[in-house]
Formats: sequence, C-alpha cells, structure tokens
Amino acid sequence: MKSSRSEELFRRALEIVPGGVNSPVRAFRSVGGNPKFIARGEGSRIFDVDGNEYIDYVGSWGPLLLGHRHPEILAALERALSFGTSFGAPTELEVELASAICEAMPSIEMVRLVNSGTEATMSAIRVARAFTGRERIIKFEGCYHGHVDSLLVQAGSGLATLGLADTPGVPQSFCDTTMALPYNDLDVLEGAFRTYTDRIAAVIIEPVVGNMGCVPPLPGYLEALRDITQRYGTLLIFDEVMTGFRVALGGAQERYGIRPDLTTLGKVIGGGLPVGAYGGRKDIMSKVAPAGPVYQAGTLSGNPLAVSAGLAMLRHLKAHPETYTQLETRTAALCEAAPQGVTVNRVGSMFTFFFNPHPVTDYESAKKSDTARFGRFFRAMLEGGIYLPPSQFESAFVSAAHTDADIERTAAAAREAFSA
Ligand code: KE4
Repeated sequence: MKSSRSEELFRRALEIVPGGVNSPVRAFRSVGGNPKFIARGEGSRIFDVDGNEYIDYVGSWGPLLLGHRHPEILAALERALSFGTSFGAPTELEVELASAICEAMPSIEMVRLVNSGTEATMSAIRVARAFTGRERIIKFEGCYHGHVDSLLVQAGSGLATLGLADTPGVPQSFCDTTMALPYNDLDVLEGAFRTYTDRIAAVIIEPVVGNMGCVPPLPGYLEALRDITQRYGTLLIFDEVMTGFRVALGGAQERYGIRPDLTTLGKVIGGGLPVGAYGGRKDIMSKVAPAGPVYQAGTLSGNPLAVSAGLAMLRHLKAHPETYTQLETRTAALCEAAPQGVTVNRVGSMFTFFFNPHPVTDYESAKKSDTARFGRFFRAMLEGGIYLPPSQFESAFVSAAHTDADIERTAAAAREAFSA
C-alpha cells in the first residue's frame, strides 16, 4: 500500500499542529503507524491522498449516517450557499431544524443550537445547575461528553486510547463536584444518592456508550436511572450526541422508551457540518438567556450552511424510516464475522469488536481488552481496504450507503484478519 504522500503531510503537520492532528482520536497512536490523510469521500468509501480506497466505518465519527456526499445534503448546501454563509441573525432554517428535532424527540420541548457536542454538554450542565440550584454532577466511567473541564474525569474515548486518566490544565476545584461512577451499576448509583441526597444537580449519561467502544445499557438500567433521578429531584441528561438519530430516529430515548429531562445532540443533526444542540423540558430551557438568566451564546450558532445540511439529513431520515431496519440488518450481518474469543457489542448501526472473551458491560471490562491484538487487527483491516476507528475504545459506524456487497467484503476481510 502506497503511503508516501500521507507520510510527507504527517511529517509537516507534526511540526506545526500538536501531534499532527486536530483531534487526538485521529492519530493512530494506539494501533501503530501514522494516520492516512484523506482526499475525498463518496458513499461508503474514502480515498486517501496516495490514492488508496477504503470502506469507511468511521463516518467522520458518527455524523455521516447517509455516507459521504449524499445528493440531498449536497443540494441543500448549494441552495444555502447561494443565499450567503452567515448572518448572525435568526433564519427560517433554524426554526425548521428546531421543529424537526422536537418532533423526533418529544422530550425536547425547546432546543438551542450550538456548534459542537462539547458546547452542548457544557451548556446543558450549566442549565441543570442553575435550574436545580445544586452543584454536583454524576457521570459514568468511560463515558465521554466532549472536552468540558468538569466532565474530563474517567472520560473514555481519546483519553482511554492514550491511557490518560484525567488531563492537566483542569483545576481540581472544577472536578470536585463531579462524581464518576461505574456504568451499568445500580448499587453504586443508589449509594451516591443516599450520600448526597439533595445535592446532585444532574446525572449525565451516554444511554448507549460509544466512547469505551460500544456498550449497551443492561436491561432495566436506564429505567432505574430515570426513577432514582426523579425521586431525588435530579435532572437526567441523555448525551445523545452519538446516538441521536442513529440508534433510532428518536435516538436511544425512543429505542429504550425513556424520557430524559435534557438531551444533548451533535453529529447526525449537522449532516457532516458543525452543529450541536441541547434541549428538553420547557421549564428548564426557559432559563436560557435571553428568555432567562443562564448565559450561553455563539457567533456562528445556527449557521445557515450547517443547519441546511442537518435539516436535509433529518428530513431524509424521517421520509425513509426503512433506513433504520436496513442498518440494523446489515450491521448484524457484519457482526457475525466475530470469532470465538472476541466479544462483539452492537446497538443498531454502532458496533465494536472487543478483543476480550468476556462480556463488556462497563469501563473496567472494556479496559481488559487486548489492545495489542486490536492494533494488529486494525492494521490488517486497513491493508485490506477497511477503515475502522483506530482505537479499541471507539464505536464503529455503518451508514445507509454501505451496500450488502460492502458488508460481505468487510466480513470476509475481518474473518481473514481475525484468523491471521
Ligand atoms: P464534539 O465536541 O466532538 O462535537 O462532541 C463531543 C461528544 C459529546 N458526547 C459524545 C457522546 C460524543 O461521542 C462526543 C464526541 N465523540 C468523539 C468520538 N469518540 C468525536 C471524535 C473526536 O473527538 O475527534
């Protein structure tokens, strides 16, 4: 496989960009080798600057549910571009996107658009604290909610990949009010509520975790979480940045039938452009400025290009509910490639092959995976033209652009890589 152009660009990038990448998970640190520089994408494929072609299971880390360069999204972008790129004033498109979100997720009665998932979770936490008048936050080990200071505690994803527990630069006092509890463990959760009773502002959770690899909630776990938060007057925040419009049109909250108080969104709702959102109960969201006193703002929030791409995505998904059944079937077929001794977790079109013979239900069990073997598997797949997330602790994504033939080819490559 030719890689001279990627290598040359990476050498240049290393001099002027920290680690040569603009987000740590893009580096191939934990799997060995250097990242491929991508020139273009089309449907289920990406092509690197050396002309290599890959079937893509990263999908820009989740947003590209319809694959690369979907014609309806491109058309919406072209239309928006002809009117101007940014106004810093309200537009009709923003009202349309907000309506589409509220319609798909009935727990969201009011929503504010931002530019990233990080902004969404940061803002949701602020509103939750203001609304409850409490300071403490519960999160779960291995759940990642963006690089928000107070949430970078046992935060999975890139930190897990790099073997970092926490990060320097966050004052201890910012984390004093954050408790990181094991995922899928109700006893510990109940214990925390018994100790801190009326001091917990919010519980924030990835209802299906993607950031320690794909880890689903155990049966009854989310229901119990909903119940205990309600009993203690604590807000339940579903971080659906990854799962929103992916595991179902209405996200994990639709799939598992839970109504959170607040929801954070990103990825799919931007159709591949930078959009995030947070929303929920009207009485809570009415606290956000200028309706209420909680300040949160953004120069490019609701940007017409980004919003038009997101709106085209959501409209397509609503008009084509069969997308989700197709994703389910194809992803399940792909997951059958896992041999004995490899645990495969899947929810809808999110999946991870864990090099771990035991069930993976939380961060402790995820961390027991054999990351060296994962690295060898990753490299074999890459050589075979299959682009997976370069980490054992990230979920892979199937898109609607992946055909049965793509899935078969990938499964064949996986069987070969597993046996090697
Ligand atoms: P962004 O700020 O990266 O848009 O979103 C943060 C975020 C929040 N919540 C969840 C559940 C997320 O998965 C993310 C971002 N996920 C990572 C993938 N592990 C994005 C890729 C990256 O960091 O470059």
